[in-house]
Amino acid sequence: MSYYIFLKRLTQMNETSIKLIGNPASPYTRKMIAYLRYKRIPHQVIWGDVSDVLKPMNIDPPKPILLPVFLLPRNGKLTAVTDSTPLIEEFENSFPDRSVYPEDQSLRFINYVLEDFGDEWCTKYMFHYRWHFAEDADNAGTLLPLGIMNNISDDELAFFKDNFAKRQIDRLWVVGSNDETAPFIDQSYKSFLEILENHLKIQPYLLGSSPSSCDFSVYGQLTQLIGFDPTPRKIAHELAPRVIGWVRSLEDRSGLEVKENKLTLSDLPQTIHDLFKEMSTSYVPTMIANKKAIEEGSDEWEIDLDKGKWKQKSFPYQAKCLAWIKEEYEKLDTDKKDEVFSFLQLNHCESLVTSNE
Ligand SMILES: N[C@@H](CCC(=O)N[C@@H](CS)C(=O)NCC(=O)O)C(=O)O
Repeated sequence: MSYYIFLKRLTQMNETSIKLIGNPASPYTRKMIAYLRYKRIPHQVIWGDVSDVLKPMNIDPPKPILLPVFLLPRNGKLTAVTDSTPLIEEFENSFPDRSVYPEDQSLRFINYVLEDFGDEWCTKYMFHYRWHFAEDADNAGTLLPLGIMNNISDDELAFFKDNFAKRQIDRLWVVGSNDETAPFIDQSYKSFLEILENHLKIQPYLLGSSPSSCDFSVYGQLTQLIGFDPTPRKIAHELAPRVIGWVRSLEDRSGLEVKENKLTLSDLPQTIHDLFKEMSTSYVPTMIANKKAIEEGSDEWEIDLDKGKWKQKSFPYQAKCLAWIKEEYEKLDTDKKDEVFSFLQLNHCESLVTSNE
């Protein structure tokens, strides 16, 4: 669908631009706002509770309700939809200018994996630091409701704070954050920051001279880690000043004039190899163990990682993510498949595409 048809469909529903509902403390909301700004796609952000916003509009909430929620035309009706990665793909098809997908096919696959790593692994840093330590949980409990509405009474704030914080703390084990995994998550976050800091010394974005969708996914999580939650913010200020500068500026890159990005897989700097090596000790084995648990029908799973034990609840969505990675790989031409496989193998990540065999 072209830009023209997309906007025409919105106009037919009396909408002049894309609406999304979110919270400033939601990493995926921040991912999508920064993406829309970079793309110069007209949009309106609604900070609010999804059900409260949708009710007067007579629009059914999506199931499950995840942030952000977009209001987009579906079968002639304005419909509430979620899930940032496929939505970016839909927008890229309609708004091809300032593409966030690398031109080189192999690199496009690497971008796909890195976008998923940002969404599915870096979010563990975010959720862990937000609710594991008392200082962070107290900060988030207060600021989350205030991000939607600042003029609530102190009593209402205390009510939301207790309820929301309790609910999220109870869910920590869902993402694998507990006393046993806390040191592992902490070490992984620090090593991720160090690698990104080194990378940003030599390139402005993860895959070259302009942002790719993976930049926005990593950025989304980092908006919280360096800008909202006290513990990871302290760590980032000690270890990674460039990462902080990068996150602040990626918030609005609408003014960046994009030069042609002719990077190919073989041009990738050592730092991206280092990042994949780090992923091979965390993101890759956990995604695979999760998928296996789902296939076996287990509710939870446990594995030994190089630097400690990992235990979490089985998460069907992440099994789907791994299947999508494999699908993206299968779409590649044979020579590109070989090139990508060698890259993954060199960095001990080949099981991402062989785990189904
Ligand atoms: N895969 C989704 C994930 C979105 C997501 O998990 N959003 C979080 C907030 S940042 C959420 O709504 N979680 C549900 C909850 O906390 O109840 C995406 O990429 O948009």
